[in-house]
Amino acid sequence: MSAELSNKIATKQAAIGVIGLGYVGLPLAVLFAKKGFRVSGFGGEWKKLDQLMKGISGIEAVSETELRRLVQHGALNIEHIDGRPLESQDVYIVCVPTPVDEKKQPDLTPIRDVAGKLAKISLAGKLIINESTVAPGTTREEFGQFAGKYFLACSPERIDPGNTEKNVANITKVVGGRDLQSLDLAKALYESVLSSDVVAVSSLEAAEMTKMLENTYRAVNIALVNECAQLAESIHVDILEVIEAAKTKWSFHAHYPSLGVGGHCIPVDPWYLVELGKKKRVSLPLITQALIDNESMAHFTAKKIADVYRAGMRVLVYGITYKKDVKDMRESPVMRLLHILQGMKIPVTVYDPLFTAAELQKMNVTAGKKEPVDIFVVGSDHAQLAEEYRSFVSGDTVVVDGRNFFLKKVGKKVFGIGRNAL
Ligand code: SAJ
Repeated sequence: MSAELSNKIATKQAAIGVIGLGYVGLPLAVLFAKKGFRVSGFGGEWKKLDQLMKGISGIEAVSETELRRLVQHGALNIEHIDGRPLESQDVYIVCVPTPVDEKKQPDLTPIRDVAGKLAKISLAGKLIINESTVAPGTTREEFGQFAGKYFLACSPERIDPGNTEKNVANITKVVGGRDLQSLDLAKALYESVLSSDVVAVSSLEAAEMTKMLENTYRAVNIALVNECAQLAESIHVDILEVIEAAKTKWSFHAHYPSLGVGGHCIPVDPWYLVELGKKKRVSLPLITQALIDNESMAHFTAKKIADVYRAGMRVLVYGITYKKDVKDMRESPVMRLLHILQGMKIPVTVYDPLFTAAELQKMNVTAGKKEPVDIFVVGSDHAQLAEEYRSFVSGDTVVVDGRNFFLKKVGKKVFGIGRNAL
């Protein structure tokens, strides 16, 4: 049975179903279609599907011209997950979100919704690959119990939103299988479209754990430098100088302090490990504390603002996204900062070059004007900041630089994170 599917993959006759058409699934669906496979992209929201059918991608990494061409030529069919076409795929690649709730508990609803749909169709001889980020054991648990002989693999997504160098076609892929046939099929599939290496690991759980380790490593190392930044301030040492010096050590991998850690991965994935640790009665205090530390940086930054704020002062936050040059609000630490300032009764306005005033309004933030203010806060260090700051910063403006963007003094004073005032 695997020979038949293997042959279909080798000849690009395999029908590829990509489930979930966000920043992971849509670029992947487009890649397979561009490489000559017949692809069906499945989503659950008609409004979004309509836009995709019209070639409106909403994802920076996917050009609308290309999407429109592939859809019009029938190389990429946009389908509703409840439609009949779901039954006629040979491969299912699951790319749905795996968030945490407000109590930091994993929310597997999107995964379970997909599992419920797949349970209703015949999977004999087909391959399911889970790309969604989950705790080790989840792929087997949620996609391993269906009837019939089918193949099951896991290959965690590694998309870095906004990164133009590393994209869906050239990021090294780690793949694990429920058995050797599943692994071989998944590996062959990715090798047929990727220009990067495809690295096989020994199990589904090893693949899931690889993703967890790489993202938790990042969260913990950012927390380390956030803690050291706070100490550096107390001993009047500049953390950026220290990081640059530490980088001369071959085994030091630089991370940088900031007003906080956002995005769909770094502040979220490690909570899946923490939850698994609880289930397995393995305590993971370092990971838990690191996540708490990173969240506390918004408070650390808010205090800097409160220290200089006097009633009546005009405060503007520049940049509201979770990282620079990406129009993405998921888990944005700037939103956390705004909520804290609201609690401190410090009124602020916001300016972000990636958003219109109306879009900001929809996020319940007051759009700021391009004029000098008393306190200028760097929330996201978008490239435009290098020029645009001049509209907001006069000789009397105090800057609270949540991204350590300014390396030289501007305005009256610059307070960074882990730095001496400039
Ligand atoms: N951040 C810091 N200090 C740092 C690095 C990042 O405060 O030294 C903050 C960023 O401002 C952002 C958050 O952490 O708010 C996450 O930053 P990120 O560069 O990790 O951005 P992401 O979330 O887009 O991370 C993605 C992730 N990709 C996947 O999970 C598939 C992550 O695994 C990658 O490590 C990262 O891209 C990357 O390598 O660039």
